[in-house]
Amino acid sequence: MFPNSIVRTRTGLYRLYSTLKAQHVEINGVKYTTNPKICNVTDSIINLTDKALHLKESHPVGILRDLIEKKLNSIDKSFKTFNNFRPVVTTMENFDSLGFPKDHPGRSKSDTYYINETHLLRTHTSAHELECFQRIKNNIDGSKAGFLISADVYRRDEIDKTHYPVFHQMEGATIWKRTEAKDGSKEPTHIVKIRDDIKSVEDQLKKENVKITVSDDTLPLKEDNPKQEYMTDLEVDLCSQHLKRSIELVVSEVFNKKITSMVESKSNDIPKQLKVRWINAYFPWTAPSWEIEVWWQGEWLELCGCGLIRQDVLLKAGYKPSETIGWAFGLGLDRIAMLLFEIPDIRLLWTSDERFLKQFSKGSISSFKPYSKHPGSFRDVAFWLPMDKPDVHQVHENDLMEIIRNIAGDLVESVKLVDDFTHPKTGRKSLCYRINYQSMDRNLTNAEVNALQDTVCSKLVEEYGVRLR
Ligand code: FA5
Ligand code: MG
Repeated sequence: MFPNSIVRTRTGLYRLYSTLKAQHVEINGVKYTTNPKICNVTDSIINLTDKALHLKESHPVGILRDLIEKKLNSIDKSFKTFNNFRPVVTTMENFDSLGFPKDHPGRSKSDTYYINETHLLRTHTSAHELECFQRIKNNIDGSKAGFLISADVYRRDEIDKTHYPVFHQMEGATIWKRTEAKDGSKEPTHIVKIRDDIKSVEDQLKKENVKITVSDDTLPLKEDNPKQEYMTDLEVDLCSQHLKRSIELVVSEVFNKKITSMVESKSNDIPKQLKVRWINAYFPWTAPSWEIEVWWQGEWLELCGCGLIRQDVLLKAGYKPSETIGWAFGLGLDRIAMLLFEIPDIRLLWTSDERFLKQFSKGSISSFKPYSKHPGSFRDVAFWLPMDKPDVHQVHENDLMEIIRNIAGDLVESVKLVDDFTHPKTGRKSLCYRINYQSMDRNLTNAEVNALQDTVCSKLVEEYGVRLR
């Protein structure tokens, strides 16, 4: 995967790039022509594109997906599910259709896996929102429609116990068709309908054993998180209530399931109440936008981003102006699954070890019992960044992570910056990263770890022209 070719860079200097010999990659049976200047997908990532853990009904991620789908559809079955979208999407789907500005950091090569200028591995399930809005268009005749999309998403990121370059999201949306009040004194039918829908969700919430305590200081709306012009204050208020209660229902269901399983296993620190909070957020395709966090074992855990869908997205999907209002959310499945099933390291979700997989079964929340703990082995890599051409050779941390991941794969548990030093006289900068090599399935030998570390060091020199210390 890493034959070398020399490519001219922006500054006119030459840099050694890792490019693909065949100038194409095959993902889910489809061949894509790569652009060597842009392409940063690697074999180790491509190998994960057909795993679809969210579809495995006895896998923690699949069990959780099923649980949430069932709960949301327990009220009126209004959510159509889409769980088979492939991970390669266009920049149009992932960014443009959602109104991402051209210079949005999410588009950068350091954060996103690109195949060429137009194709990438989706960074979120929102990439399929536009298509799903189109596909449920005919369902809205009955005044309300919705969808749920679950899929694997890809982001270049750091390496530790809670970060992996692939994770899973569930996207949800609900829309209502607007109506006019027939006689001036009565409320329009869609307002009555949304009020009823809120009541149904609230009734479900009341049935949960442990009630959630919600704090929300995002209301009333402020200038930095404004409503859209085309919606009335009442519509914004009702849609937001329906959105927030629906997500609270999901959170409540999931954590109540966990509490029940803790009670059964006579666990000591069973929470007596569930605290969640709403905070303001920003997403280019929703306004206003929020995130929900849950207080779990001493910290706030971010679960989900959401908001009221911008009219632009609905217009692009073919809805008539001002015809439709609604909301959307995007929820991370992996971290909730780790917490529910007590999985200590995110890499475990990807293992094919039967000792892991055999512990879970469809529809049940159980606690993972570690089958072994193999010791880790630390190695430091310290290097000087090149002085002469800093703009060309600056090592982005995610590039370094990617190099290590490609060499050591799931044998690397974490990579941490432990020293960052700038020489006071020369201005030269040096970095030191500590790599923890550790396998989840077996003991690693010293020789094996040394060989991995040597390869990492030479790759850094070769790719970035760093000088090892
Ligand atoms: C999004 O991805 C938006 N698409 C969500 C959205 C959808 C907003 C629809 C509005 C309307 P964000 O990057 O915050 O937002 O990710 C959403 C959730 O995915 C987070 O709350 C978190 O639970 C999860 N998540 C994000 N990054 C990671 C990661 N590296 N590892 C595991 N889970 C993650
Ligand atoms: Mg977020």
